[in-house]
Amino acid sequence: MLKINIISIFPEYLKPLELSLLGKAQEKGLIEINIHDLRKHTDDVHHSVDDTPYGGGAGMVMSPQPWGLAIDEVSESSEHFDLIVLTPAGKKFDQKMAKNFASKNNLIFACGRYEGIDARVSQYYASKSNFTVHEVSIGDYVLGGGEVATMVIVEATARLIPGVLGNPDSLKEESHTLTNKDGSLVEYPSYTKPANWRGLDVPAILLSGNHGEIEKWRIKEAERRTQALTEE
Ligand code: JE8
Repeated sequence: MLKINIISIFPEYLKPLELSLLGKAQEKGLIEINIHDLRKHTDDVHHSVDDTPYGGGAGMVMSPQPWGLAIDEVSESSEHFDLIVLTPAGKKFDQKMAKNFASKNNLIFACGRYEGIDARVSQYYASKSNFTVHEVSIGDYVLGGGEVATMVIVEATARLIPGVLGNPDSLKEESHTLTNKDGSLVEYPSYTKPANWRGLDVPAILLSGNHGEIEKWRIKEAERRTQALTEE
């Protein structure tokens, strides 16, 4: 079973992960998601989680001490842990990374805010033999913190676990439709009833019942769309 621990100063932000698709996967015992409030690991009266940056500059940096206490608490067992630190400076998240995370037993997501987390937190856990640290970004735009990025990664990862997805055939299907020479074709266009809508027909081939020709058409359309995204 995949166990996911998420640490944030805005734990309520992560609530949707406990609902719907992922809530049912948890009920079925396929995954377990636990959300933790970083401020539980502060000792001062103000529950401070940040301080001014060494070397100067704007904003505040998240202090390493609460992060160390929070991560230690969720990693007390003798198992191996993959610590995922969200940062705009991280490696770009993609489907290959989602597949790798879906094969793990223990994921810990560190959701920073402000100017991010003191760099020694990643450094410290990377030096432990029972940890692998992944610094990850979901894309080239600036978010306010790691929470939304974590939701994206958890959803993309959890749906790859057998039984989490509603329709088990759709995983098989995407594994061959998403595979070309470089392994990244976008999806083909989908249609449903009615066959004519506001004067627009569904492509006739899809009504033909010729599954060989339909498959060829879908691949051609996926390639055309992929090519269109590469141009300009
Ligand atoms: C974050 C983020 C991902 C993505 C992730 C974590 C923690 C240094 N900068 C921090 C300054 C501007 C504000 C930034 C806020 N922040 C952003 C991300 C991300 N994963 N693809 N974009 N942004 C943190 C603090």
